[in-house]
Amino acid sequence: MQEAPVHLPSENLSDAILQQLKYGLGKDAAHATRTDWRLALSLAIRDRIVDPWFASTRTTYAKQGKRVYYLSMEFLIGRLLEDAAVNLGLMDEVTAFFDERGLDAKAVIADEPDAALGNGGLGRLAACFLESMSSLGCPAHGYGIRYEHGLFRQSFDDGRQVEAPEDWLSEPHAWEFERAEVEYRIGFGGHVAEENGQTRWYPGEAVLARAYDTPVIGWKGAWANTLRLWSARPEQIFDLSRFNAGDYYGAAHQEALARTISRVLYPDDTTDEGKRLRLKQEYFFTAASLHDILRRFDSEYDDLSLLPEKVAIQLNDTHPAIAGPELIRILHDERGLSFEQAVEIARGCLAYTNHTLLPEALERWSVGLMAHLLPRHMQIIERMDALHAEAHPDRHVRLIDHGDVHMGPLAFTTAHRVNGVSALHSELMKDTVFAELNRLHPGRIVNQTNGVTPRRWMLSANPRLSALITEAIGDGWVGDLEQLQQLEPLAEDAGFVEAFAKAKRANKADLAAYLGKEGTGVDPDAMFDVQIKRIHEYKRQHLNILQTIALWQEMKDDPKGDWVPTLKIFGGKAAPGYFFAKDIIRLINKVAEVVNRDPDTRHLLRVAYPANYNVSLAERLIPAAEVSQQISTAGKEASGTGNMKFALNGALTIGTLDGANVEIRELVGAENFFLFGMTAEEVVARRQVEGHAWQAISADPRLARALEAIRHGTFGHGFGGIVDNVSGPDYFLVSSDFTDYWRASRELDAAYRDPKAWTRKAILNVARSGWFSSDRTIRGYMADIWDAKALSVD
Ligand code: B1H
Repeated sequence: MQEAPVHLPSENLSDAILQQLKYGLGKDAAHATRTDWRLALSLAIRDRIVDPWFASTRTTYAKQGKRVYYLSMEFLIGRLLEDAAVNLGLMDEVTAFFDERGLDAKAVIADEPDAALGNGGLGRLAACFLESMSSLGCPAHGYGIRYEHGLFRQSFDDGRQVEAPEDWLSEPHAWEFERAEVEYRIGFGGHVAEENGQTRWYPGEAVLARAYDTPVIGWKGAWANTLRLWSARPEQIFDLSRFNAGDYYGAAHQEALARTISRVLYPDDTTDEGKRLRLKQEYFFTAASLHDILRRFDSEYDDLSLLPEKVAIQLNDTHPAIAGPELIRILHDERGLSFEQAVEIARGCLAYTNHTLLPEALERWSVGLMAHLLPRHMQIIERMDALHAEAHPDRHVRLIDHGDVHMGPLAFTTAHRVNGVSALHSELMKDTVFAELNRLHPGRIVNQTNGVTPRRWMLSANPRLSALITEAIGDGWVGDLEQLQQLEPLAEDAGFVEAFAKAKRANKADLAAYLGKEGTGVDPDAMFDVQIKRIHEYKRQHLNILQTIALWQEMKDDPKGDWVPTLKIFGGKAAPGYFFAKDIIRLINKVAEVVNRDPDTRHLLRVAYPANYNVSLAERLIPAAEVSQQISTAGKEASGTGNMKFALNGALTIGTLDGANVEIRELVGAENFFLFGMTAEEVVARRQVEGHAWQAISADPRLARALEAIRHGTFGHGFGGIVDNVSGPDYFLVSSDFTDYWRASRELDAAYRDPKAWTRKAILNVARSGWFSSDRTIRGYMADIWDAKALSVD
């Protein structure tokens, strides 16, 4: 939204909202729509962020603080209004304002479209980190792409996922400031020339990167950082001569091509497909960000050797890993440092976070494509590769191998720190993908277990539980989540246990009403069992649905049995080209159809799969969840962050020893966590057993019967691929883990039958989850990777 308000914002929030409605939006209150009110409120709140935002920037300059730059292809920020209102402590005033006018503040807040500029955990982590960096006063910028279309919108047609473009910018976006004056020229292709001993790159084409800034306000409004997103524009708006000659398509060609770069988010989570444009996107935002970082540095310092002392650049996975060669290129080719000096300075600034060990997700670019699109960078990578081989002649790590540039090793060698995202994942990194690099550079790999911001994932999303906690221990926990430990003794306090159960029950009733509107009538007294995340074989939603089918079959055998009425909730999207995952989606939907209308069991078991899972839906589901499904094949889920949100909100986890589940179980206590399945080591060994899937199926009649039902068309046809996979290769060991999963699921049922004991376990999960605050994670990065200090506005 460009129109800057020309008046000073009123001290009083009500007046400010009314002023924004009138002068900012040109609307008369009598005719204002919900969207008008939401925009007026957003602008009024944005006005309150501007002063702390400026003050934070001035403080960083005045104190010459080290700045952190977080480069990420994804920022899954969701809605921004409530976050800002909550952090500024304005929620009560907001509610009162709308109450007075007979409007529902919640509905006004829910009118905001989700900014879905990410796929899943990686993008949401970046968003939690931005919020925590602001809450801690760590001077930081997030840098990414201002995608015109975020992650696709999902709907179901006869159970099948259908994708439609997401269009969050079709309405005015209240939070950002366009910076027309901050624009960089980003080149591609062309040739490289040697001139007077210097190397110069002459790109063959270029686009402009224009900055859009969104302020990110921290807890209590004490500090604000900036999320700067780049939008691609053509150098030449359109070709007038072609236009005048009547060639309207041709005239617009350049523009369309340029804008394509920031048109849409790649909808791949942990698989990478779609190549050329993706590499352009990566270089586009990385190069623009580095230009911007150096411009800011140059405005303060004139000695490039100070760069590592003043600038920390974090690469969120390898997507911005071209930052290494680009920074070296600038320092060497354009600023005249020696190649070695350039490499050393770049490495001093750069650090790299690895988020996955899945081989298909480790980025590789063909040398041909890299040389074509970024010829100078390709030369630099070749030189880095040669230097590395020279320094370690007896080793085999190559940055370029079999005609591909390997971005993981490139990021590793151009970074001074490399981190994994959970204890287990960081250890596996040392043993597998980066084993050799770890031997060459001991100490470079460190662990920073992920975290989640308690402001969004507790205070905003779960107001009932938040109020209860604050009543019990005061509100210090919001800025210091480990204070939740003070709740531990209250797990034995009958009054608190009752109040806690009541809050959960009310959250469940809210969700039941919402799902009711979506078409699945549900009983709020059933056990709410939730699996929400991207659909992927390694996350094993098919293990969950197989277990659900087996449960349904047993319930049908004995509908009068002592069953725990259960609502199974699924949520998540599949990458559009990932056909196996799409089959899993259809199977879940088809099982839901059959089970939900079965008169014998519908009072015992329901399956709900609300479409278009996103951040806002997560905010509804997690506070109402009682069971958290974290059932990935051990060794495959780098960390998970949903697992932390559930535990924090008092759901009990059923899960494998994978990612951060391991740390969750250690902290909440083994007796408050339902463990099953093989360990990462056992998984590797099991794969060597010939016919492992078949053996497992032969040994478990329940599994055999569930697979038989699918094969026979109980849920419709076309699921042969799933059945064949889990009965044959079963790489993700669905069959081999099934029996133990069934056992743990029934133990969970048994525990649920004792509501008081269950609630005690839930309270202990909450009390012991404080360590999973992203504030703790960011403090870890500041100390171990960035060497950055928190600042405060005097
Ligand atoms: C994670 C990705 C990812 N790991 C490629 N890797 C992508 C890879 O578009 N792409 O090409 C997009 C995303 N995402 C997730 O990161 C892990 O699977 C989770 O376990 C982890 O919690 C999360 C945050 O660290």
